[in-house]
Amino acid sequence: MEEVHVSPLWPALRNLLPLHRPIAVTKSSLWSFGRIRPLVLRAGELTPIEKAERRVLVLCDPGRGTAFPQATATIYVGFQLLLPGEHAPAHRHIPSAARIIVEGEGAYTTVNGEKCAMHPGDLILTPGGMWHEHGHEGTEPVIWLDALDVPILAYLEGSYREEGKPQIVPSRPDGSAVEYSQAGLVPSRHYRAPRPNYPLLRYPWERTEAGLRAIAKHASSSEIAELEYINPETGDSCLPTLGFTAMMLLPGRVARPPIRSSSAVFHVIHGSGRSTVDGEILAWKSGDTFSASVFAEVEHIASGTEPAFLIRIHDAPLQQKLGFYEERPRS
Ligand code: 1HN
Repeated sequence: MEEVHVSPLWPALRNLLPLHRPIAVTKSSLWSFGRIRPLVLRAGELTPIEKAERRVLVLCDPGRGTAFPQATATIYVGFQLLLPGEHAPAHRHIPSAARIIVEGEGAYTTVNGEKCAMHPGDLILTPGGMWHEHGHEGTEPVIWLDALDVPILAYLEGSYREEGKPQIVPSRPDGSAVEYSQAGLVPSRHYRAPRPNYPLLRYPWERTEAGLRAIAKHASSSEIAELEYINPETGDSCLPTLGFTAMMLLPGRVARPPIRSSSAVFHVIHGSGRSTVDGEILAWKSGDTFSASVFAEVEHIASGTEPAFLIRIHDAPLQQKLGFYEERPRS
């Protein structure tokens, strides 16, 4: 069999098709920002941006080990550092990215000619195929969390990049302050160019938090205040494979979402609390990041007296496109 490159199916069949639910390789994990931040800043001292191109520490799934740059089967996340005056050169690639700003002011990312200011909590998209580069006009280090679908594209042997020249940037604010400054209103298309595939690239945190506070005020005790980041022209997920939501957790109120077939990475924007992921208790605060594998039983609660705000990154859009996303009620 070896010589002719064949193998028997039957020893592998049960592993390929486990009963009732998948066997996850991913092990849920908590990455403490307090412990990772000094390492990211040290990387800034040791590694010039010209050499690194992107100065990132990747959050690695303990179920796979640090040789694998991924947090779950489908989700890559990493903390990226840009120092004042630095420039990370323009490139574009097949995988899609989104950045969530963790700390610092003055950095920006230019995506397809649109200059997007980075403020803590903002979510900024870099859909696959769009040119992007990062710059920093401020005075303090800026750290953000990158989320990409690169594990999927690498698995599909679909991932590659192109390098480019610095982009030409017209003097105008990004689309969140121009065409998409008001929720529920989009530009009239009667006399205009066809709608862009990714009309809105920057989702300012202050609007997200205001939206969450408004729905939390009127939510019943069993509802979770959670908003989805969507394409304002189509209502679809903001990226093709990865979905993003923002959640507001109230102190003393347990949030128990359904069991989902998607995997997830949660990033704490501000506040503190605890989550239980398949029986394991994870205590988190501002800047921390944690993961949940497919079909995990998850619950969250804020601690202290203030609400907590999390962004959930998940792969349900990919699973929905492939036709196998499911949710199961909690027992
Ligand atoms: C990438 O292009 C960036 O542009 C960051 O900042 C992280 C990880 C894997 C592949 C491409 C960036 C990345 C990446």
